[in-house]
Amino acid sequence: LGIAADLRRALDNGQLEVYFQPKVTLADRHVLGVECLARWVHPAHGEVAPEDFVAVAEHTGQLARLTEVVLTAGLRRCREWADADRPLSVAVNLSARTLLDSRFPDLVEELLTEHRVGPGQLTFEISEPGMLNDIERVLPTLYRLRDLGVRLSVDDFGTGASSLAYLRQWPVHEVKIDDSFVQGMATDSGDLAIVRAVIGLSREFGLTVVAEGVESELTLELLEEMGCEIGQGYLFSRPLPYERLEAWLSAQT
Ligand code: G
Ligand code: G
Ligand code: MN
Ligand code: NA
Repeated sequence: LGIAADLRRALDNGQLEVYFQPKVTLADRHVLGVECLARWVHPAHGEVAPEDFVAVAEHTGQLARLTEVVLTAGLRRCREWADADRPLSVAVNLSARTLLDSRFPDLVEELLTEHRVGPGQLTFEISEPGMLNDIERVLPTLYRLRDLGVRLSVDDFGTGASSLAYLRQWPVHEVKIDDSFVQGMATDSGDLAIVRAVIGLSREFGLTVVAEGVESELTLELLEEMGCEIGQGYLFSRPLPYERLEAWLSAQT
């Protein structure tokens, strides 16, 4: 398959880009960190959706390499921000499949040491549906990552149809409410009820709650009223390439 070879070339030649989207406190828009999001512009086909090239990577034995490229880019920037006296944490998305690799935590430990980044500055986001599929097999890796001191986040929460009780059993620190509910909450009472329930339960269990897909001031106000402290979304900033994120950060203060 041509696309698999193209992806391999892109990974080898540094053509896979990493964009960064700020995670901010809703009360005062203080930037706590960034989510790292992979971007690939194919020389002939143009921009390829991350879901698509992540799937290609998964099916052609390149997932570990893709994850390492994104993680390395994130840790490198994390180190630079710390050196510039403007510490920001970084979040990297993981496919559930990466958690089936029992050596992955060793790689994480090595890269943290190499880049002199404290484990608490790194969060891994794992989507809820992926987590549910294979929870028994991914749990050992999750425990090892947690023991390293890395933060773990359940991404796209609410889309996996898991019982809310799972939140108590999983070794995670953070819950990200899926953007579909956040985008709907200003106009749809069902979405609003789901968002309220997830915020309440997360707080009850001592988990950080992040609302993703915050696009309007009204949504921001509703979230704040319900006790959600952190958000991410176009209202604050789209995912940006490094230079544009730097400009955006400078304009914040
Ligand atoms: O950035 P965007 O909204 O297009 O992301 C689409 C999806 O791709 C999201 O679910 C995001 O978690 C996923 N994604 C982006 N970058 C990575 C990555 O480096 N690894 C994995 N596994 N998923 C990613
Ligand atoms: O699944 P995950 O949460 O990792 O996906 C992040 C994706 O959400 C990225 O592709 C990013 O581009 C997208 N995104 C981030 N903020 C917003 C937003 O405010 N509105 C919409 N529609 N998408 C967003
Ligand atoms: Mn994510
Ligand atoms: Na999502």
